[in-house]
Amino acid sequence: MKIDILTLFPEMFAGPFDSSIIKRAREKGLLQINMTNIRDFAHDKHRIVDDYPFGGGAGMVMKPEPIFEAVESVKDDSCSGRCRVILLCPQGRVFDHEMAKNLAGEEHLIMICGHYEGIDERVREKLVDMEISIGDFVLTGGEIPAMIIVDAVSRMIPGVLGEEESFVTDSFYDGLLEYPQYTRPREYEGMPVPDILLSGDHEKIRLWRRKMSLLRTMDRRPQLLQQKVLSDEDRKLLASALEITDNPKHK
Ligand code: 4H7
Repeated sequence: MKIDILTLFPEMFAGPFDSSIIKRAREKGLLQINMTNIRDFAHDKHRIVDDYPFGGGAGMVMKPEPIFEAVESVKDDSCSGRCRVILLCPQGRVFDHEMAKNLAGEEHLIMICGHYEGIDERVREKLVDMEISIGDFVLTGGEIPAMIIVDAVSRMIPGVLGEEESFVTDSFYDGLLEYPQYTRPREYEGMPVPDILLSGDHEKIRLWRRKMSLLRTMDRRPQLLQQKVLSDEDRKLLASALEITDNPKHK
C-alpha cells in the first residue's frame, strides 16, 4: 500500500514511522509512506500557507492553493481507480476497527493534516473523499491522527504482522475486549497467576479466556456486547459465570 501524508510538519513522523513494525513493513516494501511538505507548494517567496479568515475572527486558515497542488503532485496513475483523499479533523466519522479493515484494502491513501484554526472549506468540498476523526477531542493538528490511522491500518495489511501476531486474533476483530494475560513470575508481590493457566489443559484455558473476554466486555463496554452475535458456547459461558440459566424455560 502507498500512503502519502501532506503536512506542514513532516519531521513529526520520523519517530513513529522509523520504528518497530511500521519500520519493518516499510523495509519489506509492504508499505510505501511518503511525507510531502505543503509549504513546498506555497506561491510566494515567504512560503506563506495560511491567511486571515474572511468574516474576521481569531486565528489563521490554511489557504486552498498549496493543499490542492500538493494533492495533485502525489496523485499518479494508481489514483485513476483506487485512491482516497482523507482529511483528519474532529468533524469526521469516528475511526474504529471496521474502518481500519476497509482502508487496509485500498491501494493508495492520501492524508491531509490540517493545522492552525483549520482549512479552507473548498478543500473539503472538492478534494476530500473522506473525513476521519480519532475521537471527540481537539488537537493542534491532524498529524497524530494520521499516525494513528497509519498504524492501525498497516497492521491489517497481509504480511505486516508475523505469523505469531496475527490481527485475526485481535480482540476487536471479533468484537470483544482482550482476556487478562500473565507471564513469569508465577507469583508477584503476593499476586498469583490464576491456577487454570498453569494447568496445561488447553481446552479449559480457551474457555476461561473466552469467559473473561465476555465478562470484561460486559463490564466495561456493554454496548460492544449488545452488538455482538453470541454463539451457544458464549451464551453458556456468560450464563454460568453469572450463575443464571441459559434455558429460556427457566427464566
Ligand atoms: C483539520 C481541520 C483532528 C485539522 C481542523 C484534527 C482533532 C482531530 C485540524 C482542525 C484536529 C481528531 C482546527 C480542529 C482548529 C480544532 C480548534 C487539527 N483535532 N482543527 N480547531 N479528533 N485538529 O481527530
